[in-house]
Amino acid sequence: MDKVDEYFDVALSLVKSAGNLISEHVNGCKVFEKKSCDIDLVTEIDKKVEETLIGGLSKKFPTHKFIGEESVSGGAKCELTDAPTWIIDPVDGTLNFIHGFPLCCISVGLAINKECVAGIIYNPNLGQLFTAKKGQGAFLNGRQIHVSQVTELRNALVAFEAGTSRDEERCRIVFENYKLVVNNGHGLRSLGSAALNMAMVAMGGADANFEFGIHAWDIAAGDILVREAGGVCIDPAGGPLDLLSRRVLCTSTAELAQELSKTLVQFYPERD
Ligand code: LIP
Repeated sequence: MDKVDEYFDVALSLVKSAGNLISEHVNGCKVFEKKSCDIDLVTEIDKKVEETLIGGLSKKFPTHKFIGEESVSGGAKCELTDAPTWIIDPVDGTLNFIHGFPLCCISVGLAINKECVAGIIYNPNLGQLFTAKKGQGAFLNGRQIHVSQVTELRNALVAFEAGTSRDEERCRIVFENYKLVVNNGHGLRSLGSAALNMAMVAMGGADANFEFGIHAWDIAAGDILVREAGGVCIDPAGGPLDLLSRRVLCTSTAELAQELSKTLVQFYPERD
């Protein structure tokens, strides 16, 4: 068995079992703490899911490295080396989780030599398990998925988030890009989870997703999932994706990526 297959199988089993921690709170989790601002929140379940995943993976693979949202929030370094690195968002869409809005997921990406080679995005509330491994395709509940063939913004459904930061300049640019998409595209969708937005692109339900201000843990699994579904995942200004830049653009086709990279109003958050 290829080593990525072995790594993936262990991670998948841990993700499925940790999913129960989320689905036990399908009606919401009203006990939470504030992080960077009053809409950037965390629950004990976020922390427990991350501990379960990192505990299980580090026991099995002691040389592997980790970038976990809540570990970094607790002071751990956010460092991507060539070593096999698990990039984990234990509950992506925490605000949805807190409200009982059932679009949240566990997002686990595996990077080797700084390239995402496997990804798992699991929404236990809706029983949606998105998986991908390098060169082996992208799947939803075991059924292969593919991006759409949309090549122009005027025919595109675009997933895009307001985000959980009140930074004035970033909010101004969010509204500029809202207007761009609403005035020029088929429509705008905000699922409240970067990983699930990217999964919609991978399955052909949306044609593009972009966001400024997300982190590596929000997008690592989505990166490999979209690419294995035949899509494009790059920097929103058109260069290669940089997992630590806090910027992402993924699209069904290269043509749509090129159009958006030339028309989006850009924002450059401080790097992770
Ligand atoms: C969320 C992302 C979402 C973004 C939010 C937040 P979290 O992740 O999935 O796309 O807009 O600001 O970062 O905090 O729920 O794990």
